[in-house]
Amino acid sequence: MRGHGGVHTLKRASQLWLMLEEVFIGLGSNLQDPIQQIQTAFEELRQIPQTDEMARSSLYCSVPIGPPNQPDYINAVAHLMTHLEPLALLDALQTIEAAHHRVRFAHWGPRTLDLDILLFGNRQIHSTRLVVPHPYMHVRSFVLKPLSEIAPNIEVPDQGGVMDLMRKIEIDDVYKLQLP
Ligand code: A4P
Ligand code: MG
Repeated sequence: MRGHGGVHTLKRASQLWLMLEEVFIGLGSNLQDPIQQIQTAFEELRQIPQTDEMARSSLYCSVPIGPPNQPDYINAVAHLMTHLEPLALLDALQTIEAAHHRVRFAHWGPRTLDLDILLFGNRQIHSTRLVVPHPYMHVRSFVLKPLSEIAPNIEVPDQGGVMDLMRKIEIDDVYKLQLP
């Protein structure tokens, strides 16, 4: 019997190992000290259970897409490895957003913190709560520029490589912040 528990633990460990997925998260903020919001959010992403941070991009300043007359955004991308399932990861991201007192004023409107799952391994997900790859990531310079900095060889399923995607869009509306 003693050995049985060991086998069980080993099986569970190997299942967890199999579920390890490479994930990219887009971070965005344009209210209430956006640089600080993003830096804090990076630290909070590190605290998500069963998840490790592999890399984080520089911070980028970008022209807002959506309703006019909103402040410029700070955007960045984080590269994580996670054992969580997609919806559990989304729950964790929404908890972090809530902690930043995020209030949804308007669709694509200003926000203290927006955390989007850009890529979840090679998975393609179309559920009520979650669409992955993020439906606009392949045409957004504020996503592709930071993503290309930390994962220049990454492929967006059905869209192509990040470097090729960048060549197809205007990218001069996004610039890397030179922080001390
Ligand atoms: N949801 C579905 N798919 C995902 C996903 N892949 N990751 C659902 C995260 N959430 C996902 O999100 C609404 C719902 O989307 C969530 O409850 C989740 O179940 P939201 O962030 O509350 O709503 P939203 O702002 O109305 O829309 P959305 O789709 O998040 O907007 P985007 O596409 O994120 O765009 N301009 C610049 N320069 N930089 C920006 O970062 N961001 C936006 C927001 C607009 N303009 C911007 C920027
Ligand atoms: Mg969002």
